[in-house]
Formats: sequence, C-alpha cells, structure tokens
Amino acid sequence: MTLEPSSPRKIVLDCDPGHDDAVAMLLAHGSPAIDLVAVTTVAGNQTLEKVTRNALSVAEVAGIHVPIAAGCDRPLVRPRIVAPDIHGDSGMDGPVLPAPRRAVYPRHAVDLIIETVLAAEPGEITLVPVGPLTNIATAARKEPRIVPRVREVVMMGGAFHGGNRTPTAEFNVLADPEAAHVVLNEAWPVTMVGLDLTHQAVATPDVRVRIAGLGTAPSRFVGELLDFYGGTYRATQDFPHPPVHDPCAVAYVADPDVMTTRRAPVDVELTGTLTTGMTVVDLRGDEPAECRTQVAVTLDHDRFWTQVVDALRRIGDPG
Ligand code: PIR
Ligand code: CA
Repeated sequence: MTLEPSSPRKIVLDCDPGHDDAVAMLLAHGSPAIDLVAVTTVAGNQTLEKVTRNALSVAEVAGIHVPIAAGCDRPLVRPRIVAPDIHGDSGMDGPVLPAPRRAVYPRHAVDLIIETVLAAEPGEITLVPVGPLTNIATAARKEPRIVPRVREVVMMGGAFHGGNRTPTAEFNVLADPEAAHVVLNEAWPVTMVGLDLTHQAVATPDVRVRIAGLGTAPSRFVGELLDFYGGTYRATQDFPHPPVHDPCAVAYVADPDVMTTRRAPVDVELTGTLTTGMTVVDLRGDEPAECRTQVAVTLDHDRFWTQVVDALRRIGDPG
C-alpha cells in the first residue's frame, strides 16, 4: 500500500529579520513540505522599518514572491527593546542587503493574517511566529474567529530553563510578554520551540561547509549572515558556534520528527520583579495525556540542517 504524500503545510511566517529569521524565511520558501503563503513583520530585533526592509531584501535574494506585510511597530504595553548587540544596527548586518525591487503589501500584517486564516479552510493555516508575539495577539483580539480556524501556532520563543535576555527570559517573550500571554492562553494548540531546543541548532563548521558547497547566491548570503551572527554570538554570548533559532519552528512544521516534544502547561510571568517575561512550564510528574500546549525538547541536529541545506538547494540561484 502506498501512502498519499501529505500536502505541504500552509504557513504564515511572522518575523523580525534578524539573521535567524532570514534563515527561517529561506527554509519556509525552499522546503517541499511547506507552502509559505505570507510573511509578516513585527518590531523586535530592530525597528519595524528596518526588519521589514530586511524581509524584502531576503525575498529579493531568494526569489520569494508572497505578500510581505508590515505589522505592529511596538509591543502592546511595554517600551520597545531591540537587539543590535546580536543583529547589528540594520537588524541584519553582514551581507550587502539588496535594495528591494518590490513593495511591502499595502495592508497591515494583522489584517493579512486575519484574511489569510478566514479565507482558508478551517485547520489549514499554521501560524509560525518567530519574533515578539504582538501581531499574533492583536490578530486574535481583533478577530477571535481566527482562533478555532488556525491549525496550530508553532512559536520560537520562551524556554523552560533559562533565558538569553535576562537570566529567566527569552528575547521574543520578554519583548512583549502581554502578547505572549494572549497567544499562550488562547484556545489554539501551541508548540513552544524555546531556547532549550534552539540552542541545539548550532551552525557548526561542518554545517557551514555544507551550505558553502551549494555555491549559490542565497547560500553565500546565508554564509555572510552566519559570519556576522556567529561573531556577535562568540563575542557577547560565549557560544563557539551560533544557535540559529527561528528555522527550528519552521522545521518542526515541515517534519515534526526533527525534534521531540513534551505536552506541558505553559504560561508567562507578567509581574515578576526578577522574572518578567519568563515562560513557566509545568514539567512536574508524568506528561499529561491531554494538553493544548507543548514544548520542544531535543533536536536531531543532522536532520535539521539537512532540511536547511536541501531547502537552499531547491531555491538554487533565482537570479
Ligand atoms: C534575540 C534574538 C536572538 C538572539 C538574541 N540574543 C536576542 C532573536 C532571534 O531572531 C530569535 O527569534 C529570538 N530573538 C531568540 O531569542
Ligand atoms: Ca526572530
């Protein structure tokens, strides 16, 4: 008996490029298991203006033609934070960023997310936020009918053990904890691909060689991204090789077996004096039989990077 190959998963990638966001865009575009229907941007690693321009530049490099819409330019409640120490002043320092030849989508990202979900069949669209959760939370509040129609939310953010922006908080959740609260407490299934998982997605020298071996313009672009990003991670985070967070969430949608997950309740601290933005994950006792939220635990490093390399190979040289 032959099994029907399942059709590619339709995703909206909500991002703040960002070096690793760029790799997430490339993986989503090049993966045969993913149908990228839209890219939306949100203030995070840099200002909305900068990250949106970066998303358009990545689209230029890779020949991505789906709508790219700009979203919220600040968190729901808190003052904006950015991460120039990691991503540089542009938000994506390193490679020459090609001037976009195309315009940003003429509507707000939140409206594009809502329209995309409502226009699709129930359960067809997966939301993949890999920046602060401001757009996703705003979409859920503006149009609650999207919540039961979304297949699942697969987010890069949070951690069950330790943070990167504070001892307990990961950047995307810390940047807009109220938005994370909304997203984690809505009735949709959420997979939290946090630092526990993404710190395993390191771009080791053998990975760099595999990417460089492709010899295409997009692979060279990724090489230049990883040169800069690896440098800041070495200098400021004491990582010999940088963890490439955001494509992990895309990789999970494409191939859930690329990582192990554990069902567990997840919430976020909004009022801590030392722990604001911490995701609190209840890992006590046995894994619950039913739980709307789950957390990513262990990555198959080779399987993950093979996905990325294969996606880049499929993208080729769009010219
Ligand atoms: C922010 C990021 C990465 C590293 C640091 N130190 C800060 C960005 C990445 O784009 C990813 O989405 C997430 N935020 C990791 O915290
Ligand atoms: Ca990001």
